[in-house]
Amino acid sequence: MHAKCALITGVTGQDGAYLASFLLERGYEVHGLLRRSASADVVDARLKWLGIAGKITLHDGNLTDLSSLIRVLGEVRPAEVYNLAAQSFVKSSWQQPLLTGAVTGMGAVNVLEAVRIAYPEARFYQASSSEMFGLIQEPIQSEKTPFYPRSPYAAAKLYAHWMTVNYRESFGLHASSGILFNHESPLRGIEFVTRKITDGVARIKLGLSETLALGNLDAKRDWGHARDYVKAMWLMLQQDEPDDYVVATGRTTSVWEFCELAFGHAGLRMEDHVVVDERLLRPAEVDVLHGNPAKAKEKLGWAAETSLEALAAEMVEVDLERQKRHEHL
Ligand code: NAP
Ligand code: F7E
Repeated sequence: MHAKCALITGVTGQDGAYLASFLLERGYEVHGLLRRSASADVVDARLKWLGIAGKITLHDGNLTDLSSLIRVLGEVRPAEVYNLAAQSFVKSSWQQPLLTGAVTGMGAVNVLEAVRIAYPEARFYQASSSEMFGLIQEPIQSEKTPFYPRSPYAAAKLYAHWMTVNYRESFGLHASSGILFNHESPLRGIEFVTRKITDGVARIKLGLSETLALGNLDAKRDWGHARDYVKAMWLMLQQDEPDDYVVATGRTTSVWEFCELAFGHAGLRMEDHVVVDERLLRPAEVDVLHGNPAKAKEKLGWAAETSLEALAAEMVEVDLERQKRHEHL
């Protein structure tokens, strides 16, 4: 084992790409799990965008295939394992509840099992989610707030979360869980609301379209920047004792207000372009999320560094450049 060697599942996703970049900057040898795709030329688009595609060793595997995970864990013997892979789009989880359960829930347990069987010395990070708070039981959510999942995605994450706690308590694994609130970036998938908005703003600004259809504009989220949040993941695995942490900005903002920021940055008025399409509403909504990151601040020394205004501006600027160059991500 290399002293600084990490394995990231979900390395081709938003967080995986930023985490890989963060670890490479700190001298890590970075390995990633790559699921087979017929579109092999585009799977590492985010890694290419960050200029790190050639610096990561990719291993063929899938979260639903325990044998592949045991093989990779045994070959790499990483000091740190970050389990970021998931079916992560909440709305799709109603269309694919079983797949979401198999990947987002059971898949995490497959990774825990692979660590336990093949290399229990590894420290393990689980990507838990503020979606687990769902129908919120307290106005501001902390590690002590009871969970109330509102989607197949959230229920799957809750199972994975408690299994992480269970493997820590049952087998003594150094297993930590980050309860991360929404975090965004220019590398966010286009189906998520912030990126859909900034991509829409860019198209409208350049005259490529006139309207942007959205669902529930009143939903409120505690949005931060993914680049800041991957640092919190790493800090959790540097602690002597494993634990669970809420990672959030402590500020909550509506979809409507995010639209105002993004459209305003481009010199546009959202009222002139946004239309509500009821087909984009969800069977059950999480109306508001608002995190309390006090424990992460006190124990990890972590705090969000990017304001929502700066995040929206960065995303709009990048999407304008992408549209001008006919690039897609
Ligand atoms: P993302 O962009 O959707 O990335 C998901 C990653 O999982 C991709 O690399 C994807 O691979 C991989 N994956 C999906 N199914 C897989 C399978 N069966 N086997 C192996 N890999 C598979 O998600 P993200 O925003 O980076 O989020 C990272 C993690 O944090 C996820 O677990 C998410 O649920 C959780 N989370 C995210 C947020 C947030 O606001 N972003 C907040 C809390 C928790 P492909 O590239 O091949 O699709
Ligand atoms: O929706 C509303 C929508 O899809 C945010 C994932 O990373 O964060 C993410 O889950 C809100 C919801 O993210 C549209 O109804 C309105 O209330 O961007 P989203 P999410 O569901 O909060 C958590 C923490 C995760 O763990 C997940 O993996 O925006 N909304 N209009 C819309 N949402 C979308 N996607 N598209 C719309 O047109």
